[in-house]
Amino acid sequence: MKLQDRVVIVTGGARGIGRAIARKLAAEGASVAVADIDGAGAEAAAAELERGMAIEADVSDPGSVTAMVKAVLDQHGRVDALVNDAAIVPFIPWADVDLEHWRKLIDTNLTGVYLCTRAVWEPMKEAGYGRIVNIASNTVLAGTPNMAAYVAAKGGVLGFTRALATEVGPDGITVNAVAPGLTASEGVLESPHKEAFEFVQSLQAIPRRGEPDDIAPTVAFLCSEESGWVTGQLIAVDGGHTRN
Ligand code: NAD
Ligand code: 4PL
Repeated sequence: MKLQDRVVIVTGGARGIGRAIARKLAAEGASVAVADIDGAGAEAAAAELERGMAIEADVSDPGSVTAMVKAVLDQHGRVDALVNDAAIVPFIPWADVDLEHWRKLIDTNLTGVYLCTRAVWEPMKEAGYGRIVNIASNTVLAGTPNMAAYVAAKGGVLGFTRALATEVGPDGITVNAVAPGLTASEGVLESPHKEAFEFVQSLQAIPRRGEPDDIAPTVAFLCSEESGWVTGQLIAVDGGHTRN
């Protein structure tokens, strides 16, 4: 069990890829704090875990993020890893991308990553150990349509990952990004993105639908001690759709 006695926060852990990540990390021995804007969903996800804890939190709200990290520190005394999974996954043609949508996407999907990372950085620095895993997307490599603000935010997450890795490496903290391809999460299955599975499969080296459980093991590795010589990387987990 590569995460025995480790304390991990998974934002967006109430459903989809985040929920699969929370399950996998718990199975590897971690105490997992499931943080989500959907408080009831976070409760349900945490309840199925051994050593699970639910936190209702909005990653785009600084006060909410501070309270989230405080709750984990009060309970466990440390945070070993943070998985920044929470995001809005829109389907919106460019013609409809107005300033309100743009700001909302950047606030949640990019500023949310900044806020959560900023809030765990100090305790990690003091401990001389930390793992930050940002869930990006292979849309930054593929140029996927109908989500321009989303792809811009994920591009920001990639740049942030690389830059921060350089600054916090001396403190024992690694920062990496995982780029899933189209994955059958609840969010995707209830959106027009689900119509793209057949086409995307035709581009993959492994011709089947990506599932949330396909993403979680790579995240678990990056949350573990074993990945201590890996930082500043973007790892595509997409059945070979993109090859960066
Ligand atoms: P999903 O919609 O199924 O789940 C997202 C979760 O994030 C939900 O539980 C939601 O309540 C939560 N969330 C949204 N806004 C939040 C906020 N402000 N604060 C806290 N929680 C919030 O989505 P998913 O498909 O599982 O996506 C998870 C991650 O994977 C996202 O970062 C997404 O961009 C990324 N991703 C998904 C795919 C895909 O095809 N599903 C592909 C590449 C990357
Ligand atoms: C290839 O991140 O990576 C659709 C929706 N298609 O959210 C994504 C691909 C979507 C993706 C994504």
